[in-house]
Amino acid sequence: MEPTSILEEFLIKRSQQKRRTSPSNYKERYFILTRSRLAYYECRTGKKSVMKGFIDISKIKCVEIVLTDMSLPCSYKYPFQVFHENYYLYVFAPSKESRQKWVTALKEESKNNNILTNKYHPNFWAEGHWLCCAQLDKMAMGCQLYDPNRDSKKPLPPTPVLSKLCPWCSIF
Ligand code: 4IP
Ligand code: ZN
Repeated sequence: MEPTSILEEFLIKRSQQKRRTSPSNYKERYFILTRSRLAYYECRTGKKSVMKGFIDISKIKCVEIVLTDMSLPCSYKYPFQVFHENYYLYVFAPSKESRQKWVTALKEESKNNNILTNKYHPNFWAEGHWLCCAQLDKMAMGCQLYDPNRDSKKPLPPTPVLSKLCPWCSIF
């Protein structure tokens, strides 16, 4: 019997760039969240949908909206992130309400994981640095406290001093 789905929707994802040579691209995928995993499928009319990947809920370290002023190269403009193992999955929802539903449901399912991170990055990893804090290591410790119970509709606490670093020269 198929596990019951909690949420399903077409969303856009950025490639996770798991390898040094991975391209950075954006694809529309059909996402299905169940109690055990977040899976995404390629759906083409007249063809059987193919599962392209999944994330075990037990491996999630953080789920949060992405706050950015970066111009987004895809049609869905409401990003959120799923940090798992050593990877960041960026997903783009078509509306604030849709993003809110996904972030709330994913947080609910993962909130008791004992591998949750204490801190996360509120902005994107892009072109070799973190847009929030200018750190150059993708695996660098986050710059904002992560609260798995935080309601994403509420504003974030003030950003730390680190975010005032110049992204190019790392000087205040
Ligand atoms: C692929 O690009 C797709 O974007 C994959 O996404 C993505 O896998 C790959 O990233 C990336 O190389 P091409 O289709 O041009 O090969 P999808 O699986 O949704 O098709 P992720 O890991 O994001 O699922 P890498 O880093 O896994 O190679
Ligand atoms: Zn950061």
